[in-house]
Amino acid sequence: TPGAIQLDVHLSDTDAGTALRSDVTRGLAASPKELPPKWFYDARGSELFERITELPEYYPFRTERALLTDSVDDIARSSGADTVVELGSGSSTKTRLLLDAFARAGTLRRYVPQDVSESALRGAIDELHRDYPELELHGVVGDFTRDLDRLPGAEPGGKRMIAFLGGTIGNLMPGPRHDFLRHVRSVLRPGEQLLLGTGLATDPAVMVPAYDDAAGVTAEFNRNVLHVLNRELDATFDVEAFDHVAVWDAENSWIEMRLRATRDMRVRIADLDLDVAFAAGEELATEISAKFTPATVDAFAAAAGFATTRRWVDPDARFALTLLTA
Ligand code: AVJ
Repeated sequence: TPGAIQLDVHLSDTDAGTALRSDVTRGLAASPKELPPKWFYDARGSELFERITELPEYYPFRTERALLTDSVDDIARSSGADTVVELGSGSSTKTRLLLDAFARAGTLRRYVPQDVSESALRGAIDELHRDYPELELHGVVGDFTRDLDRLPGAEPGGKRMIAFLGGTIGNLMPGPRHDFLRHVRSVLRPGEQLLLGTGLATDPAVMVPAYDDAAGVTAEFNRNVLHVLNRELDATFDVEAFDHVAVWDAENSWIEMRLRATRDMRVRIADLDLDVAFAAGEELATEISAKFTPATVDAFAAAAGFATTRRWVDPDARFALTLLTA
């Protein structure tokens, strides 16, 4: 129905609380200790990420936006989808680039934004409804690694393109990345598509500063996960006693962010009835951001059952947009 609006909520606070507790219990018992990056993004973390996208060193955001600007009409014509699904739809400028191009291509009927933040999604849908009154909007609040089954199906005779931008696939380890792509493939019908944004491996002198900026915004973003644990789990992390670390792991082709304890510490996590010891210099792994080559993208996509249809790369070969077909 043109202009209709729907919002499905598949994520409750209790789900999130259960997931946080199990991630923290598992991650702090592991050796080396680790925490998944999804817990960076409370309100403050999301605001810090916004500031990261404006940093001179953080090239991935700008590079993808410029690449999308240049290639989006080509993408829309190559795709022909009538439904654009956007996973983690935070970035509104990229959304509008996509919607305008698919509208120009004459195929667009429906936009399905998915995000973990209900408030962000409500705000985005209100604005989009004002600016695209004819467009059907169907928001899905949920976790993209879990709630893909709940995405609305294809319209009769139509096809969907799922956009997963920002290079966020690089935040998944190879095992979870494969499982995620298999899952995406399993909810698509043959001929439906995935538009995937991926960072490409480039000079470490370019990549490392992007994750270790001079102004220290990424350091604050990294440490924010400890604030989240203090607040949500009644923990006692001395946040300022952890240093931000970003290293390029050439063997795995990923940037790894860690938090390094600057002294011996004992941390109480009251909600888990857990006491955790950190030795001076001990590192807690908080995020990987994998960087690929066109060939490695094709390989992991093929392993999940996708064929590469088209690819667009920026002039400095730092970022790729790949249109994959199920
Ligand atoms: C969420 C994938 C866009 O890995 O580049 C930015 C997250 N972490 N700085 C990335 C992030 C540190 C970012 N993405």
